[in-house]
Amino acid sequence: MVVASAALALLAGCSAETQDEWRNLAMPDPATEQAQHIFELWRWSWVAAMATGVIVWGLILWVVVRYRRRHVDEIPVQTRYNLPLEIFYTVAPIVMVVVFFYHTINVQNAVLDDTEQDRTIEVVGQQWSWTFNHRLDGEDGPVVYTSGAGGNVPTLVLPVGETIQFNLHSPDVIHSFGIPAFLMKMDVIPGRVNHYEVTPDTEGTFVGKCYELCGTYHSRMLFNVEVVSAADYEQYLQDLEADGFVSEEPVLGGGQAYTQAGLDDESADESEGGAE
Ligand SMILES: [Cu+2]
Repeated sequence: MVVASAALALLAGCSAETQDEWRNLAMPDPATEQAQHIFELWRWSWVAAMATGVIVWGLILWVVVRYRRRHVDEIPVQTRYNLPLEIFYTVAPIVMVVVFFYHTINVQNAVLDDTEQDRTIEVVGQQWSWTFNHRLDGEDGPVVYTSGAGGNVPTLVLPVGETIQFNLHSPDVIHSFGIPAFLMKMDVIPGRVNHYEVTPDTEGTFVGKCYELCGTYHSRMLFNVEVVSAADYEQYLQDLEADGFVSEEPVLGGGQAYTQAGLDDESADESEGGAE
């Protein structure tokens, strides 16, 4: 109760957004079907941890009160071994780990399910921005693309209600492609193509970022995400095509130079001997 009222007092001074996060136990509202699975795992893990905590705290309190010293010259019973108790505290954690493991595997299988997709987007993480290639015809065929660089933060437009597969490419170092509201990220590794799927179920604007320290301007490797209606998405693809951002092959980074200022900064850093 003390904790609950302290938390409430704290919440009174917080924004609605922060309150949402508290209600979700520090998770953003899940914005994809896959994220729901992760969110459920997160929530029930907290329930299990809290139940365990309450039992343990209760037992500690009970022992402290029940077996407190009542007289100055009293010596408590000196218990050394208790086989049933030792078996219990070995078996109970094993059972808990098995249950957590079982649910984690189930959620992992649900989140990494790649059997059906409506769309494919070739995502390129390059030092230090992103290129998004939207496939026009299924898994192969021409793409329209948008690319960020320097202070130009790219936007990833997605259609609501459709299952989109992200194929992740890197021309240089390891990055990690993630969107907090989707409760998902995955490493982008040169020389291999990782992939995952999302089915956004909420229209809106979100943010995404690189989750793997990838060099000087890692912190600027941001992107916006806009989940729009299917019609708006079609329009977006047509606009990109009309503007000439169309290619027979996905644009896989490399040659996507950082701004000149950025490159100058980098060479300056190197000439200073490199603190890292
Ligand atoms: Cu990166």
